[in-house]
Amino acid sequence: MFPVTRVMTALAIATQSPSTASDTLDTTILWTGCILMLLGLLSFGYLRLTKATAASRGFYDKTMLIVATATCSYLAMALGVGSVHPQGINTAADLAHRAFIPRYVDWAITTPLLLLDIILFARPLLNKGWEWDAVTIAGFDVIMIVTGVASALLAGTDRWFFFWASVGAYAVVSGYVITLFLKAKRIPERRVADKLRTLTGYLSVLWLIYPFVFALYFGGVLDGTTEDIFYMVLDVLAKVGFGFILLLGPAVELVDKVSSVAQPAEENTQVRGVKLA
Ligand code: RET
Repeated sequence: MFPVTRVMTALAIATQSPSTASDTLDTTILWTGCILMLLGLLSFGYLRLTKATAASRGFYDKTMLIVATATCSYLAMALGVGSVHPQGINTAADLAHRAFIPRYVDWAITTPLLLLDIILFARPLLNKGWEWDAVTIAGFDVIMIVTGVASALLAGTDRWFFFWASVGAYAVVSGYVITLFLKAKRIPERRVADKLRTLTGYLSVLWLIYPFVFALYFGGVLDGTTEDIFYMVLDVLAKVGFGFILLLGPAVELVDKVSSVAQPAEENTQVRGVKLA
């Protein structure tokens, strides 16, 4: 359709139905997300002031950064910023078929930070060179979100190529987190070991639901309001819920004192063909 005609159609649709019941409900869901993230931010700020030590304060700061980012993203979505209609707006039904850009910007910033929280908490388990593991896992995580954006912005069958690319990157990230879950019991300090198992188990289950919500929404099974509810509840659990699990109790203050249990067998101390002194 000629662009001007398309814009006119969009305007006509928008003025015919300025505010439907589901618009109002969508906006309420997004405002609820914004308020819950803000309450998370205030709670973590309070915990930081009352509990953090010099060694543990990085966990509090990162967790606060995560919910601060989400507060801004939900505020932007509630105010209608960055809502994109990948199929264009030709009919009233197309209005509901949209992707929120702030959601993906938020995920691109916060999911690597959530993984970093876990990786730093798992330090006693990690071998030399763990910093590169962290960079690699964060990199795959960013690929997962960026290919997710491409998938959301494409229409038709092209969308599903990027969907599967995103699922591939997700499999790498998730595989790493599950490895930490399986190794956690090696940590001698039980409170740290238990907390790491809870965090990695919780994250693995929650993150698995996201691609299903995405596929069901873009596959036409879920409507926009149901998608918004799912993402809002998941985001609050994955950020605020995760933050409380991480920061409540003594584990985050203890992790720094636990001696390393990295397995010598897993450390590559030999340099091929070079005799070390
Ligand atoms: C997308 C696109 C489709 C394929 C996959 C996805 C994975 C998304 C995930 C998001 C996690 C978000 C979190 C947010 C916290 O607030 C991008 C939906 C695999 C795992 C934890």
